Amino acid sequence: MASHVNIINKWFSHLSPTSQQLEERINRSLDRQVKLAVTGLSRSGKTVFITSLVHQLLHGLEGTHLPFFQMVNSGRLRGTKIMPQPDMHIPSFRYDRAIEQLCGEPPTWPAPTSGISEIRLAIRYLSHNLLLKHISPINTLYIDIIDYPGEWLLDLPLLELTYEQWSEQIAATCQTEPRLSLSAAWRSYLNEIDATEPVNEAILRQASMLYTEFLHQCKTPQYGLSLLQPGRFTMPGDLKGAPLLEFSPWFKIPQTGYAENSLLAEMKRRYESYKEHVVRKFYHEHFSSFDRQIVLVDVLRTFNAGYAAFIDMRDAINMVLNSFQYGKSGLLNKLFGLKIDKLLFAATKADHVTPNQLPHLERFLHNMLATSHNNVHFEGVQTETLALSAVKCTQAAYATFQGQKISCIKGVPVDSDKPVALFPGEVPIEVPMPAEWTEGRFNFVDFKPPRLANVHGTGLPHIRLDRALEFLLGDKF
Ligand SMILES: Nc1nc2c(ncn2[C@@H]2O[C@H](COP(=O)(O)OP(=O)(O)O)[C@@H](O)[C@H]2O)c(=O)[nH]1
Ligand SMILES: [Mg+2]
Repeated sequence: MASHVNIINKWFSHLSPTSQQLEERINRSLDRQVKLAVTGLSRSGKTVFITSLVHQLLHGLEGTHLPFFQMVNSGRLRGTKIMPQPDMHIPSFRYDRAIEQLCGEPPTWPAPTSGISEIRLAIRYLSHNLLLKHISPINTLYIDIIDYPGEWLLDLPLLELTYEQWSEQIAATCQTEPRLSLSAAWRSYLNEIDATEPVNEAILRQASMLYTEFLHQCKTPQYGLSLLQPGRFTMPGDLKGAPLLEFSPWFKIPQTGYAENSLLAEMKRRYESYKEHVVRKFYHEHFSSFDRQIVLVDVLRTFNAGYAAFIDMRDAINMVLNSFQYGKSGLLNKLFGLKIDKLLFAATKADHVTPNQLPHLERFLHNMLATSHNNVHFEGVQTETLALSAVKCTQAAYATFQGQKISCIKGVPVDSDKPVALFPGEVPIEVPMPAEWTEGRFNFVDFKPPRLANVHGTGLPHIRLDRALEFLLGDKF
């Protein structure tokens, strides 16, 4: 076996580009490659998470900043390097840009990103597997980290819905607030149109534009809704402006009696084409190759937005979780043959709460997933929930209020230049009743990144990122 591995290694150094795929396969079969997918709705913290993760690993030799990540903590790490990514057709994750912004003077959050991107790390480590240790004491694990919008995951259920069924579902969600009011302009436009008339591009475009605007409104922090379909309407990636994204659900679709050249028939064709060329393609090209998955959830922002936003987030997350249903019954598995065997749900920005509230945040996320969680576990995917902060922007502090010492956090709010100490509120463990979501009950503030210019010797300050790493990758070393 020793010579076997050496021969393969020597052979790698002479590889022609076309042999790269073969190398990929050999790496995989030797368990030296892992695809880690990072997702979450926009602004949930994917870019910051990946940037911090890469930084922690690049600086893994220098500090004690990852106590719960065994491979690093036990001193087995020999070095980490960013390597050319294997998938040439996927845009690169711009770690260089993001870290420059975060560690700039003054530090700023990385610019928002959209679409999919990828970065490859090569991690050299000392094996603790007795057999491998003998063969080749220093091993390399290639980690491909893929960042993709969580919005795209919400499209999976469309594969099982006809245009009529999907339209009906959307219509039902527009019967209650806030969607009822937010969809008013789009609905009243549809009311004026006879969709059985021959197709008219201008009408089609206007209907889809109004529908897309409605989705964007739902997404604003004020409403904070998550369950918005189709996912590409708000996160188009490279499909911006494509006719494939120009359709809209319709109300009161007649069962029969509309012609092939009618507006309705065209809407239906585009919907089907979206399913085929966007949804299926994404799962087929990318999703089916993922080994590990982390889903980032900005629970605190949803608290700020209120009860409706919370319910919507819960439904969206459970929808995502359902797509991971493994086993015979899982839709994804049936269609694409999934490999994901570890799935982590993480509540991000845990530095927005006081340290004593961290277990509450974790518990809350766990409870929200409880039902589906058990199913997934049952079907063979190891699932975990965690609260983390990829870049810790606050410090724990204490203040005295009416003679009592209370726990606070101290940081610089995004819209200020001065640090403040504040008590952001308690995180409930169970979902509060609708009447308990009183105006202003939750007010979790966004913070500026801390000054990081001098962190070169160690990883960025974080909360529990090492636990996430241990769960997602620990067994690979
Ligand atoms: N305090 C704090 N804020 C964060 C953290 N991660 C992300 N953020 C905030 O969330 C915003 C969105 O993060 P980003 O990674 O760009 O989200 P993405 O759209 O999912 O890639 C950032 O600009 C920050 O304001 C974190 O660990 N702590
Ligand atoms: Mg991003």
